[in-house]
Amino acid sequence: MSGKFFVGGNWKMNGDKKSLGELINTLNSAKISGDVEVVCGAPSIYLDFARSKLDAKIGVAAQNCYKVAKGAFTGEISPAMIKDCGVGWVILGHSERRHVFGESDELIGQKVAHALESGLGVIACIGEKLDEREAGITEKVVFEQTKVIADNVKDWSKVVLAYEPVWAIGTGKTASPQQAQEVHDKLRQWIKANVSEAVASSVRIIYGGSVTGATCKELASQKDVDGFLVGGASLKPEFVEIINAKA
Ligand code: G2H
Repeated sequence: MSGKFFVGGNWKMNGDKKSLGELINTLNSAKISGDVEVVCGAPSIYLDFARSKLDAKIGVAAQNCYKVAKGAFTGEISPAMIKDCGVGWVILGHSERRHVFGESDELIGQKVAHALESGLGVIACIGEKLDEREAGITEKVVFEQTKVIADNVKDWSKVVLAYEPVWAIGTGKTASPQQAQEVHDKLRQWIKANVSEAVASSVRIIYGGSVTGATCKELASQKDVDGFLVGGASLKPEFVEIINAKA
């Protein structure tokens, strides 16, 4: 266990002001353990709304940003704009960005560098696809993705690494606690060998992929699982149970 337990919600492209407002009211009135850092990833058009409605003890994240500060990039948002909304985090490299929108490791690395330089915290996502796991190359894939991220990080205190096996995302197929622990442990060893021992012991490695109230406690009890990135269940009151998985 490294640092404070970290639970991110990833609302993806879901909700409207009514439903998100109700969710926010539930979160604001929930009893949340002081030992957990909570951050909600809102659609960009609702960042301002989420930040103004959520209690200050709950952070907000954008779900993406571009690699430069401003310019002729129709449809994109910059870290500066995210910060201007009072938002402190951004999710980068999510598998949907990689595989639905075709983002390359190189682009994700550039985004990570620019977001960190701009003062945002980064939830950097990595994870193998089912065919890669079946081919026995999970480690190779996640190490390569992590290397591109690591090459673009100067200050690791602002980075949370999210391991999200693509085959477990939105499928209802959670990785077993043992599968998650095994990859998290390997990732920590990679960071120790390729970044530093200090970073390996302090960086939070969180798990994402169909986490629910029913699966969160056993996953959270694994030595190298330092939190979660939660999609579907983060839109439900059940998210509070996941936030308090360690309590
Ligand atoms: C993985 C996760 C949140 P879900 O994408 O990032 O989503 O919990 O719905 O699998």
